[in-house]
Amino acid sequence: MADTVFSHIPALTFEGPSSDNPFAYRFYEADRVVMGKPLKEHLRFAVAYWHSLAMNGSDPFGGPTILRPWMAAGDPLAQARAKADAAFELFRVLDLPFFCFHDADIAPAGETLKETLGNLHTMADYLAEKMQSAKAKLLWGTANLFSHPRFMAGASTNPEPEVFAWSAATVKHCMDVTKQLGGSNYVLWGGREGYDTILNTDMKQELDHMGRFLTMVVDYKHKIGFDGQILIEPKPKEPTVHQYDFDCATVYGFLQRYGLQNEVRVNLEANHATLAGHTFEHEIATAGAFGILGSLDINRGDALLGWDTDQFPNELWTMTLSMYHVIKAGGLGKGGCNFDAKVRRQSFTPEDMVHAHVGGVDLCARAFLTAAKIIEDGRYDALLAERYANWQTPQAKAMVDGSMTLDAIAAKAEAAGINPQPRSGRQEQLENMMVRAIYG
Ligand code: XUL
Ligand code: CO
Repeated sequence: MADTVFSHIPALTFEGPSSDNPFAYRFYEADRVVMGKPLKEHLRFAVAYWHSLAMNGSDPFGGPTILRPWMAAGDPLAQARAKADAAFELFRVLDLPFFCFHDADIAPAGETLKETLGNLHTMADYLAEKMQSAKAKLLWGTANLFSHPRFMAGASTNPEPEVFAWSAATVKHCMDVTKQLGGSNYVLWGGREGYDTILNTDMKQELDHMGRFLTMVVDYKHKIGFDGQILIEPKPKEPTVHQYDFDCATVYGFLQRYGLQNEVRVNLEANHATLAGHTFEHEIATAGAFGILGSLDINRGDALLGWDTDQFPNELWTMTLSMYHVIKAGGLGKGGCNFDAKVRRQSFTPEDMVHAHVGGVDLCARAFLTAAKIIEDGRYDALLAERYANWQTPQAKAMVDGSMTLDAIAAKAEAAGINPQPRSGRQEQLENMMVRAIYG
């Protein structure tokens, strides 16, 4: 096997919080048992093929800065194999249990649909072979239905039926490949499912097509016996001005409209949450409330830039609250924490890639450990429960259990001469409590 640029880096190990070694985990002790199971099973970290292996550092103002040997290793299929070799070397170094990919990350496009799908299967077989001797498993597969010019007006929402058909064929084969590789989930991010101007858009028709497409995806999942989850990844904008899968709440409404709320869950991404004007913890708590939390794309935006910068995370506050709500939602189940994050274009060394993941992994692990401690400690949850304690009385419950009507409540309230008194929301007290739990 050719040098994969990661080959010289030894596999990372856990050295504990006092370690100064930048090539070691300080908080991610994979086998440490927390709340009944090992940390690695709670968090299920995944490396994203696209950002870590395929991204070359180009931006709208300049060309590639991250030039890897596999990007110029012979014909396109030879490049794809060299990239896969490097990918599995990176997985070895990071010692994380999962990875994720788009079809376009692992296999080159061909001249025709048939050739493109053929390349996908050739490379899936190559990955299957590599997975036999590697630890890394597939967290999820997905299709890139947004980069090629044919998708400029969307995939399932495209005004052109042939693009809908191309997308259906691509997703069918990506689902086959995800099943073949033992994937735990199949993700649909609506890359360009939205619009730039209402002037050229029939929104109802586009939404109906998107709903039908997703219904067929769910039907196909059952047809082939794929036992993974189908996940939608919300994002409010970018690349289009208005993305249909705006946020978790919008996606839930969409799923309900097309009768898919029990079949499809969400893959929530931190930077997408902030683009929607939410926090990551808000999106996770929303998914928890609806019972549709599926998986997480871990990253962060830049408050000063305001677009999808996909940086590796480093904010303990938001990540701890996020992990708290993950635990409250019942955990990630078949989902996991996928690093949908990329190094900056000046960070072109293989070591930069390792530092980025070490930081992200340790941040999430530390956040999870703190969230578990907050829950085990119980004082925060007790304060929260106290706020709603008056709802425990039979009279209060009767107002919301369906047994009373609006006019019955009105009559009772008037007769009792009720006079509600304000109570403190205790925000600062709760904030102090969290600061102490998170930062000591
Ligand atoms: C784009 C994004 C994607 C999806 C998968 O913003 O997050 O990488 O996660 O298509
Ligand atoms: Co993502």
